[in-house]
Amino acid sequence: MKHHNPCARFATDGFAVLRQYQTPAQVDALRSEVQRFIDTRLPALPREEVFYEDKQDAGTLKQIQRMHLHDPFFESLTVDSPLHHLATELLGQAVRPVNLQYFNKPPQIGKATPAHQDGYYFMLEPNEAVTLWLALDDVDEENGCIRYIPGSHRRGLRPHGRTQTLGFSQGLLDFGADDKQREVVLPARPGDLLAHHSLTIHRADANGSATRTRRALGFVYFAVASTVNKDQQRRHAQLMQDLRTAGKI
Ligand SMILES: O=C(O)CCC(=O)C(=O)O
Repeated sequence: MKHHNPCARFATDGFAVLRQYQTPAQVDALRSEVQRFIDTRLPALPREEVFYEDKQDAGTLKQIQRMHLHDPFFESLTVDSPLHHLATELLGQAVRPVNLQYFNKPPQIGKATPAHQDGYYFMLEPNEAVTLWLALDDVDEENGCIRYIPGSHRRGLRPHGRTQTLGFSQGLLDFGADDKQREVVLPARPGDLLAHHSLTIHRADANGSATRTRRALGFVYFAVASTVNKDQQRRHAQLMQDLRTAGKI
């Protein structure tokens, strides 16, 4: 089915694609702001907020959490902003900003994103949230573009279990060949925005390229009407403790 209206596609498929949501000049500015954040804010962040493929090597930075809480520029991008408004429109209800994540998959070592539903991490009741994923690089099959399973947001949460992937600790246990066959593969240019519902199954391959970075920003908004289950908070605290014990963060 062809959808020209992102809200209609979001409702039917559980995701939407907004090509060139940001102009090349805006993307340049965002990349500079991310670099400024890395240079000036990163050293002071709690270690739970910053993940590296190899903690000893600053060049392997792979994720930053909650950037909007640590910097006024990223706060204004996330809160009471056009993106906040877009999230409200897509979900069809009032939303609150919860996270702004930076994702990179460094060339050669950037790992795959296991198939998952964000809602398993969020544990919201009801599970109503949206993630806006904004490409800062060309992201294609070689360096690990996003793949969605259309309509999966209408079939509830599937079982997840711990993975060994730092930053994506939970993956679908029963992701199979059928799922793979139904995937929609979504290469993105810098400035393209992908949006998905918290129950939409998605994954990405590793960065198999020799030299290309694979940077993106992920903005997470929860429905104001949804509440976080207490088990989720306990599970998150346990995960952080395990990562510290294992020396990964
Ligand atoms: O960038 C990625 O590979 C994963 C992003 C993702 O899973 C998300 O934003 O929910």
